[in-house]
Amino acid sequence: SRLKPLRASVPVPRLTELPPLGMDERAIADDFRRYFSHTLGRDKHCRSTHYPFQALALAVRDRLMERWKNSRYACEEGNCRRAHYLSLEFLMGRSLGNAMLNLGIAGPTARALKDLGLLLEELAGTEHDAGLGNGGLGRLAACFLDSCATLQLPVTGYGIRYEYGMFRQLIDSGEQVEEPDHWLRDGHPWELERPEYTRRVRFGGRSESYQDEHGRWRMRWVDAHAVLAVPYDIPVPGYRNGTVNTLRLWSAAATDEFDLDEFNAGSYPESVAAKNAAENITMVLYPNDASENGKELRLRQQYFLASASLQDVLRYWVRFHGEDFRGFADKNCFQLNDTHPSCAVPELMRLLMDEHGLEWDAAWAITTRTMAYTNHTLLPEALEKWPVRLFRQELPRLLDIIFEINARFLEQVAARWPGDGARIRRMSLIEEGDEPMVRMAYLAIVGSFSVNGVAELHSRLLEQGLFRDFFELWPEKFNNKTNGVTPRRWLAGCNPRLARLVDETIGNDWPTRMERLRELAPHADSASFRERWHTVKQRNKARLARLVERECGVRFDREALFDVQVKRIHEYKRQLLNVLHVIHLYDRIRRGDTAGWTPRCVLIGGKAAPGYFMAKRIIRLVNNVAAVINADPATEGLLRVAFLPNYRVTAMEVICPGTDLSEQISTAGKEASGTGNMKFMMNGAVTIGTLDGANIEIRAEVGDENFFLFGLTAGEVQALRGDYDPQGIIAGDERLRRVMELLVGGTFDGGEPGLFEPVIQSIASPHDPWVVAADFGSYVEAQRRAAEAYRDRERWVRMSILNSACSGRFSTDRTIAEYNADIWRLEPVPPLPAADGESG
Ligand code: B1N
Repeated sequence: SRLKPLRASVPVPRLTELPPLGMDERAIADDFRRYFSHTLGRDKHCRSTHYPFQALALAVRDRLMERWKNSRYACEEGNCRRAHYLSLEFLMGRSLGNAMLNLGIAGPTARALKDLGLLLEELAGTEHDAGLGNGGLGRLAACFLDSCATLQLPVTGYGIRYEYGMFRQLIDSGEQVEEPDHWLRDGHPWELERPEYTRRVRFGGRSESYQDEHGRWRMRWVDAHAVLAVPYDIPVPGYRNGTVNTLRLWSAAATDEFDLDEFNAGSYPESVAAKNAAENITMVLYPNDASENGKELRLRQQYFLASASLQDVLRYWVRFHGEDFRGFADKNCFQLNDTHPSCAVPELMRLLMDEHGLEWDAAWAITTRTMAYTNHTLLPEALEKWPVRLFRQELPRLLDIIFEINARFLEQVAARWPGDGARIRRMSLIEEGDEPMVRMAYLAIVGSFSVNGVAELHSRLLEQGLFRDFFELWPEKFNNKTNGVTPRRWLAGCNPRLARLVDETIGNDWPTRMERLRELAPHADSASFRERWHTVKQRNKARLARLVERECGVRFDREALFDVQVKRIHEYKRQLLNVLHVIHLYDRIRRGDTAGWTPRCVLIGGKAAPGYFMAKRIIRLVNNVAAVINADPATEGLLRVAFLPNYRVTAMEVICPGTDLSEQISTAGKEASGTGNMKFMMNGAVTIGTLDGANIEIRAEVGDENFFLFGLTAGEVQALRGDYDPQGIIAGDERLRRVMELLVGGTFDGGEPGLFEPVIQSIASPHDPWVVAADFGSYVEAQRRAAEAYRDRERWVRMSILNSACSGRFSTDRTIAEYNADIWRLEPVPPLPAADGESG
């Protein structure tokens, strides 16, 4: 380790008498000035917002530090049970606004800056997004951390400190171009490097048996090369409760001896250059959402996270309990965010046996009492399988352990279903074939005491479909935890105008008691309340329109219906269905069929995985359709279309408050949950959607009359297999036939004939798994109902209010309370009393 541990004789500073930092305007202004002038060394000639932002972030961070320490101490001194959330992704977005909101200092800070001639929004606007995730799965992890801190649960997030986060998306001639996101370039004021907790993670080599000092045969991993895992801690403040939890992100660094070996062999420059191989591990986030690409480096990332995090937890255990692991499972729980960190199962076995001397049964009892697994998708292309060959090459000792887990597991299966060879082959952790593969989901299920899906439908489909055999064997392991979003960032933070109106109407404790939003419902009957609600929505729409104008050069009229679909671009999410509807509207305009028209502004945004051809072609289509429609004078005042580049957390904070109609139109049975749907609902958008994922639960909360439902059910989609006839549907539906004719006729080709041929083919194919044509008719009908509802302003505003009012269930506070009640079983830990007595 680079930093030598302190010896017991080294004097340690006594810090308990530190005076608490003021939370008022004056104290914040003083600290800001000190950081700006003394720490950063800037003066009146400073012309960039970067340094004022940096100074402000440091001043705010100071106010997190003492609460952070008090939270750690409370947990240590209470010897409390803890949970560890292992995830390859944490999509945190910006931190400044959230920290001020949760600390309750946004007001005094804004005033302090104003006195200094600065605008808080302007400084906050210079912060980079921490884009360490692809989409829903990564953002869910971030929302969970916020709720854990707010509920004062001792939960630590463990992830990877990627040098490059999710790529920046540019649109060039209608096409996606990816640019690297070097988000750390200007420094990251929220992280604290902790070199003293550096761990070593090994790769390669081989495993061998040997006799230990008692003559017992054991296995060990030899000839491996080590990489250092250096932790960087990020504070996670709870909402006005004095708690600050930790997100610990690992960064890879080369070891010194790594270099030395090569140096002694006489190739010093080569050996220094070889540092790259080690440091590459945490270089970049893989930009594939809900699909795997099987790259070796990705497996290294996964093992690196699992091993470093487990070692960290074991080190903490040994510090207080020595090598006695009997109480370990009572005090620790690991939640695996999908299979991505599922190497943790065999790695915990390895650490307990090879490093801490436990026997198999004791280690297995601990592993299966501490691991819990969350599944996030049913899509076959997202189910992780790693070649046995790759495991043997990179993680040979883990492969031994996986084989042993499998042998013991299959004995259990054989005992339960004697002679059922087919079932053994189905359930084996190893898929046999030319290239045998490790099935990571099965490894996670066998090694865990809990397996959960992320919405009711999804969890049911796991039990009846994907994991059916395992559900038969262990029904008690399976459970549902419907996703949520944090109402701090996704209502209080992003929609201050609506938050103020809600405060004035039902009081201000709703950010931690979201079920109270129901009390808004009766106010939907009040004309004056509806008027105030409408005014807020219109101001938010104006803000969104400014974003669209700036980023897309398209003018949105805020009187029109704002119809928005933002999420990763994927065929199952059916942005294509949305585009077909837009083309249909354009066709109606061209035909003059515009009696009783509702003016509409359609916004679509999202990133495509760089190697996903169809997704990229769909982006091209959206852009081309937008260009044609926006340029046609016939559409003036009736229809506008825009593709928003570089959709990310910070964009959503402007988008969801300004949306009227939320598009949640995935093929039923394909979207595990969705979480954007919840953000829109909370901010008073009405959903048009299928019976998929959490949409079903959203509709159940808000009532059928406040939700625009369309499309086949998951069961009906299943039943279509084999006799799906899109050509017949097209021929039989005048509207769809005309839309297809416009596409085929090249209206949107922009002079590149055949550009959208693959798209046309996919719609017309009887093998289209997303059954776009099947749902077109009912989608257009639902859109008609939505447009009609919007024209009745009083009716629409009422629906908008009721959507917010019924969104309380979709707070991650509810989700996390359920994880805790059913899986983690943690006690809330109030921090040790802060010296300033403000921890309340
Ligand atoms: O997880 C979200 C859900 O709300 C979404 O419905 C679901 O699609 C999403 C491999 C994934 N599932 N799987 C992934 C992400 C990255 C990766 O490399 C798969 N993301 C989801 C939260 O539950």
